Amino acid sequence: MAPIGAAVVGIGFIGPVHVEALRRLGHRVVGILGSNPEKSFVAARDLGIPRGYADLGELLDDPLVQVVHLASPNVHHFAQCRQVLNAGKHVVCEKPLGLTTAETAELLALAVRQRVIAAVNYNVRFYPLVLEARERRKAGHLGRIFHITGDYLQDWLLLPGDFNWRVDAREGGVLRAVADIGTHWLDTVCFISGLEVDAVFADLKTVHPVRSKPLGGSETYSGPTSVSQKTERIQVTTEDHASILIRFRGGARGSVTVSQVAAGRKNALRFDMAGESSSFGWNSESPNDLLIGYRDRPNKLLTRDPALLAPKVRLYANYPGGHAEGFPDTFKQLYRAIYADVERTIAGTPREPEPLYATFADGHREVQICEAILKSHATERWVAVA
Ligand code: SOE
Repeated sequence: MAPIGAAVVGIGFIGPVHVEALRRLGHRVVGILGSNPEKSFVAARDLGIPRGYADLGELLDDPLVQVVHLASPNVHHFAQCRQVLNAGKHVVCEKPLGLTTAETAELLALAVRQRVIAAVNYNVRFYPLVLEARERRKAGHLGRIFHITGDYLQDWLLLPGDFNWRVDAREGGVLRAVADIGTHWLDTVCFISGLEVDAVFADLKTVHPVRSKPLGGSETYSGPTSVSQKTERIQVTTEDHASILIRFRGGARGSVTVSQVAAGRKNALRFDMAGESSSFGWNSESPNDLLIGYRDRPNKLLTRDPALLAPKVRLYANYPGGHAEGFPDTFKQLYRAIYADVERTIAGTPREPEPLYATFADGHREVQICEAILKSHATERWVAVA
């Protein structure tokens, strides 16, 4: 794959993860943009990137930029995506794609009109055993799926002194834990199962209705606000915890718990997918193992080993068995798939008809589910997804 020029917007926790993954694939990260020119300059210097841009306009004027990665706070996704698409650049936007379906519908239509590659950063799809589970489901190993259960638990916002822009609805949107990590769980299980969410029944809870917001801002996973930091107390309306019942199209059922206040669970996305022939069990904190459950014979534990994976999956598993592949590797594999399509588009050859990566249509779908979750919580009843 010929090197492709990329620029990254966002210098918090995940922006540098994008940078690192792109470099591992041999692509050129030609510039970076922070929330102001000084932060852009410092990030470019610290990450060894040629340019720190003053603003998005300057980034889009850079002829070396072919793909733009948006890893900025959620509130900026819509306007920045729209500006990038109108400039005719390919785009990879962090989840959630937007704060409302009105925003995501407009972005989806614009991406189609502009005929660029437009992806959403649902990286969990690219754990090799998630890809393998999908291939085995497609081959009929599960049979009819009865139910999908699980949770996505973290503890980085457990303390009242923990703060992040996501906590503030004005920065992250009305829905927080569900939009931030719940959509990872929903996207992953729908990706593997091939099922679609039809209706939801949700109960949301804000455990800490007041938090201490550091006046100097705070990054994701940055730990509790230190006692020396000046803070302001702010009212919090976004949820720390969610319990969601799910009806999938075709009759399968499901449930998921989402929490960012679960002590000891650092970043645990877990699912159990129960089929008539067997089941899959997986945990993102031990991503190189997939439990395959049976009724009539011993269960199996599939440990990631490229030699044991479907041929289509092997492309996304680059280390032998026992050489663990994890979180950062999923970004590399996700961009391997996205940039292969960017290259096809540049070459004028047909792109993947059914890409493995999440497109803006998938990102729009996730926000549709989020809006149904919000409405269900408010009305205390089942709500169909638009
Ligand atoms: C914080 O919850 C976060 O960084 C998410 O925003 C990411 O999508 C997830 O991969 C890890 O946790």
